Amino acid sequence: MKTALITGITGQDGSYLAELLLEKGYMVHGIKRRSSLFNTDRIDHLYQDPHDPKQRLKLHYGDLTDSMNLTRIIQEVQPDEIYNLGAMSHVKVSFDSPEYVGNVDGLGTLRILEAVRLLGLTEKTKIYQASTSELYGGMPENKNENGFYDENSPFYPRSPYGVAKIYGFWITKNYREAYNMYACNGILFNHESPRRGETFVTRKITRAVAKIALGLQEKVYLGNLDAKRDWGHAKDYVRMMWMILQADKAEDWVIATGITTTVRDFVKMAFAQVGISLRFEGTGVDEKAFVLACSNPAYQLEVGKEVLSVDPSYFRPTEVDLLIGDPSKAKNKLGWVPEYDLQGLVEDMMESDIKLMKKDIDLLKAGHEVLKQEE
Ligand code: NDP
Ligand code: GDR
Repeated sequence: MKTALITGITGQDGSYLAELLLEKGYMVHGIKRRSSLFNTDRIDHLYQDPHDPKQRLKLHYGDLTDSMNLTRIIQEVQPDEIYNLGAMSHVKVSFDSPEYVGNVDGLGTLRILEAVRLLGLTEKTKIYQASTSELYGGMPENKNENGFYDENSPFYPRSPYGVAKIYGFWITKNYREAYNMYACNGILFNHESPRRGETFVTRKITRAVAKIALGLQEKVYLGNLDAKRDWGHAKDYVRMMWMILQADKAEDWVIATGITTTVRDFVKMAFAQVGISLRFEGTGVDEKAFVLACSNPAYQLEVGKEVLSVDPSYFRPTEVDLLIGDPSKAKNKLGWVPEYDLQGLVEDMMESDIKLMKKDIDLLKAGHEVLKQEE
């Protein structure tokens, strides 16, 4: 039985990856942070009784800022594969806590690599580093001749998050070259799902659309509607993380869909999913959206109702305007075929959030205070 260790197992990707590895028969260890409230919602359905001798999922308390803790866990677990997914992953928040982000997202990667090296596990343990399209920074001049970012495109990060992740990228590559370690970067473009954190733009939109349609919220405030992202489904992307560590040779890989869409169009698609079409008016900070038509009798939205406004407090000090990736290498060499397109992703997220909000309505009716504050 192969053994894997996942940092960030409580996050979006960690939860899907844990599911996938359990399905494949792995013994899965995960690192979770101690918090004053339960933080394992995304993996509670995978819980296994620690007293069961057949247990194949085990959680360890830890933190990427704590070298001794990481070294002890890696020594105990002796993993065949480490997936380093743990990170402070919100780009906007990284401007508020840049030093912490450098410590977790940058140095945290070094701590994992160095622990593997010091423990003499370089021959045994393969390492996946969660690198990101934020490394490219959306600089138009750095796209390849076909208009995409690929494995050879230069980097120009535009946030403390991107800068910390660039350290993670290069230290992974350096340890591969210096110590002949099997350590790979997956340069993943944005990937979303019903389990996406509520303050990332896609999930913020699908939650808000569900609430607006069901009469639980008046409108949504968003930042830059012109930003373009290459959005895929997290389930497809975690499959790729595993495939990257099964390749003959340790390399770096771009994972993307090759299609880019504005935030505004994502909003339109999410509303369309519940039968609501929108009319946009104004530009920049004055842009708003109103209901143009509502074809679904289940939702009683008035034509002309204002459902979206731009709020400049969501703008970033430096923005990544456009991302689009070329996944040809992964498709050709590893045979990766994604199952979801953007429409499928929006459907999946909307269906899930409508269900979630209906459950909240039932709980509200039963007297529970369940509506969470939206950011
Ligand atoms: P999430 O924000 O959903 O999950 C991040 C995980 O990291 C959580 O489990 C979180 O724990 C954990 N974490 C945060 N800080 C620490 C710390 N100091 N020590 C240990 N663990 C910590 O991110 P995703 O699942 O979306 O992303 C996974 C990885 O992939 C991240 O590294 C992200 O930067 C990267 N990435 C993501 C992309 C995407 O589009 N989703 C694209 C490219 C890269 P807790 O639950 O306690 O907060
Ligand atoms: P991103 O994701 O920064 O690409 O990082 P996010 O969903 O936060 O933003 C995408 C784009 O939408 C614009 N935007 C808003 N964003 C948020 N969060 N909230 C808003 O209200 C809003 N309005 C407009 C943003 O300005 C941006 O242009 C994600 C993270 O998962 C990273 O960890 C990962 O590395 C990259 O994707 C690839």
